[in-house]
Amino acid sequence: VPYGGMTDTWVKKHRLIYIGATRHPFILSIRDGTVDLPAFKRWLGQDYIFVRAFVPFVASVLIRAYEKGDESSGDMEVILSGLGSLNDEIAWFKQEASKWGVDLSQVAPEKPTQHYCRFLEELMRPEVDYTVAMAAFWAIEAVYQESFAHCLEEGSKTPPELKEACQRWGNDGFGHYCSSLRNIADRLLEKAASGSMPLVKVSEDVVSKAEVTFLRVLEYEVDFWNMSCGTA
Ligand code: HMH
Repeated sequence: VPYGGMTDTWVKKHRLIYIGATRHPFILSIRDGTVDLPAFKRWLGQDYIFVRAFVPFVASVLIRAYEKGDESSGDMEVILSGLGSLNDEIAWFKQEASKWGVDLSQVAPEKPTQHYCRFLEELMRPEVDYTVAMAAFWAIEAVYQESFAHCLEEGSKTPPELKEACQRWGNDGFGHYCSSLRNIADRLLEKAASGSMPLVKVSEDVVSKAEVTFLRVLEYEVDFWNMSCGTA
């Protein structure tokens, strides 16, 4: 079924950057089983820090959905389920860290993690449009979903001890959740793009800001993977 939303247009238009984020050498090394364990542990510690910062960001999107969305849209339910998964995710990080002997209390955020967390904080500011924040939210989750699902595809040689990590983001339920986020983002973008005449300029501004934000997410994701590989 052809997909015709704005997010689809962006993915096609920025295909190489999108591939750079979702088929990064770090992910490919998990998929072909050549992953370096120190790299995986580094990713684990840094992603734990990221996820802790991601929770208040998602909470801020939930507040916007409550304020700006209409009740019948179901946006709040989708975002709330996301917060629920983040609760499980934090517990999983702690358990996984102890399995690999990573002391999370001793992990300091590296530069790419700091920059990415600061970007999330910027997106929480009141002047940021709900549409822009939602587009970022979708992109952040979609990169992980596409990356880790790739490690579980037929023919992949992902080491068994890393399969659970890949399953967290690569499972069908998470894929469905990402589609729901994408539908919300597309609906908001469509609404912004078709704003009534006097608002056209403002609305176009929202759509282009959302596209720039999408690109920034992809760049932060690539930097994050590079850091995990130790090539940052
Ligand atoms: C860096 N991006 C990064 N970490 C994550 N856990 C996700 C996206 C998805 O939640």
